[in-house]
Amino acid sequence: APICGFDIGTENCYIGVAVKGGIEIVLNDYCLRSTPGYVCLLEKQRELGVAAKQKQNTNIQRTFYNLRRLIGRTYDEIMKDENLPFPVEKGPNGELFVRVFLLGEEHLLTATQLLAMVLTKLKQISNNALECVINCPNYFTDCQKRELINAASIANIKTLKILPDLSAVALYYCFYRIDTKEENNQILAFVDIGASSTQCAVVNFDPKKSSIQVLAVEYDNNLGGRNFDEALANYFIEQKKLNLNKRSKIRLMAECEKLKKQMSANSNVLPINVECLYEDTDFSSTMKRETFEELCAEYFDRIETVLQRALYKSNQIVFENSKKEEDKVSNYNIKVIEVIGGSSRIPAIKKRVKNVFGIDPTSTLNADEVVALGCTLQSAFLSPSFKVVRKLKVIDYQPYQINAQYYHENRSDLKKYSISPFFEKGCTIPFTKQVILTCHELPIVFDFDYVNDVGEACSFGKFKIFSKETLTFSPSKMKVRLRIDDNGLIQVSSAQLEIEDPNAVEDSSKTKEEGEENAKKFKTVDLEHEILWLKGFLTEDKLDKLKSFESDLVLADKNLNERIDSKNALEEFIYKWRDQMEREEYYKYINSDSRRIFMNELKDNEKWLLDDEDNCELQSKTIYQERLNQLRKYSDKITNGIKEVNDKKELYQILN
Ligand code: ATP
Ligand code: K
Ligand code: MG
Repeated sequence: APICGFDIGTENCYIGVAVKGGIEIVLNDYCLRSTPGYVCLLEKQRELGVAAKQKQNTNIQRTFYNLRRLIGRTYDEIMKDENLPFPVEKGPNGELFVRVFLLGEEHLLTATQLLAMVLTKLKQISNNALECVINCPNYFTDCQKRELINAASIANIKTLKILPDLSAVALYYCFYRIDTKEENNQILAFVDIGASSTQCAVVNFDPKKSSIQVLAVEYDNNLGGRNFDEALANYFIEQKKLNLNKRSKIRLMAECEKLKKQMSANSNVLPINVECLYEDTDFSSTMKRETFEELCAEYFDRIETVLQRALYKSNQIVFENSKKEEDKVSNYNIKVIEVIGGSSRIPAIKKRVKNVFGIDPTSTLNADEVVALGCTLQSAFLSPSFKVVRKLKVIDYQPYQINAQYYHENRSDLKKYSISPFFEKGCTIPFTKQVILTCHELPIVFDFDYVNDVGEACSFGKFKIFSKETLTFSPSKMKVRLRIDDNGLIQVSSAQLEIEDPNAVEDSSKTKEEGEENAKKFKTVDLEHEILWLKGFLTEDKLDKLKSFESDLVLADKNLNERIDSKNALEEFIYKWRDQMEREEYYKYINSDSRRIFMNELKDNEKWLLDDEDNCELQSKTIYQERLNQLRKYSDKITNGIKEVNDKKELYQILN
């Protein structure tokens, strides 16, 4: 199986593959490097990727996209910052659903299931990758990451690792852009401005340890290219007093996006035209870069704020002991600021980056593809079958503060304890922490919450620590080890209880000589733990059901494609031979009776195909194949006849 890395963006997805000479981007079924993360679900047909996006305009209600922004978030959270053109519903647990008709039935699908469909497509394009490294935004929460892994599992892809966007970029940059002879530590900054988010990371590359430590990560998770498109669209709507429906707004936005891209390279006044934008009326106007920059000035300010925060945070670490505020806001250390993401091409944004860091940003990497390339490099590092001279390691950054609370499940008389923070914002990934507490009775429950961007505590998980056998003990020491794993997900690694061991006292002769207190021997008992509730966690059972539903859909897609292909084959055959049977040169290979019958059969089949089309139903593939085989009986005679004549000719030429 290929060694792959996936970049799933809000808009665009890329697939990287490790080959002998290095890392490449895989072309999709349309020979394009990027695949839109779109899914179009029509009653009898599912389209994915490019084909789905092409269908959007005529199927707005049934074309789903923007999916990575929808996973692991509640309906209410999503409604706060998304403006979705397709209908969505709120489920009983506050989750988001779309209602669709598939495989002859109505279904409610989660965003995770829809994203799994995109991953099915990526898997197909990747030539059946069974496992891969997948990116996520640096700001993804525990739950969002779990849902991403779920989506991959549903598509039957094992996630080797979740790698945050900028960690992927840093990995790729340090591997390919920094001289292997370099021995000194370097502090580097990476900035990603995509379709819907802005992120900045400052890292410390230590060539001696081959490690890249992420020092700071800052972001605005709702600020990117789509805001600029919308600013342009709103400007034109205002200017021309347009009253647009959803479909027209999407078309206008698409044209604004094109215009925006042109403006990145061209500072002249540029035209924009959309035919029949509304009620058969054409729309046209013009725009120049300066006006665009004014329209987006506030957004660009917000980008600067993100970058300033990242610089400040990393300086806090680098100048740990400095009391001077000046040291925190100036850039003394960072010599490289590499910008990536589609929107990093906007000249005004590059200027803003320079404003903050004081030096010109570079773009030596492929701004669109590097996240996928970095994920693929990580995949190669993890693969035993791929030899890499120098493996680099990213020590990642936990983007949220995580708090814990624990309590005795059956003892409301005992107080709840809280540890806040339990994992600090900015602690490394992975990270393990041990707590020692006094346990009066089992089970003990741990609750976790993370502190979101506006400072609210959001519960996301509950673990129970218990013992399978009944233990009797007086209040005892309990050790619990909790871990942020390689993917940044919380786990209970182990829990142990130290209880008195009555046997130990009697068996040992030595202990009697020591004091009464010391005579007590303790034994350590390993405890069990289970998830009581964890956002984004799916049981095996549930996951299996979702997997099998997705594989049914894959089968249905395959089946439909085979039917379409066999129908097309029949159609092509008919047109080709109907045409050839009119040409005299073929007469000599078939007698006139057979020719008449063949022509009639062709005509009948053509009529049958047309009637079939009116039915809007496809037949099974064998029906088309049988018809084709029947027709081939005639055409084979002719092709054999032609072959015989040609063979003779050849023989004649050789003999002469
Ligand atoms: P995100 O990282 O936010 O989830 P993404 O990874 O899908 O999204 P990218 O592919 O990095 O996003 O960038 C897409 C955005 O970049 C789109 O908004 C697109 O219009 C914009 N973009 C692409 N090329 C240019 C250009 N030349 N000038 C301005 N903007 C551009
Ligand atoms: K992308
Ligand atoms: Mg991106």
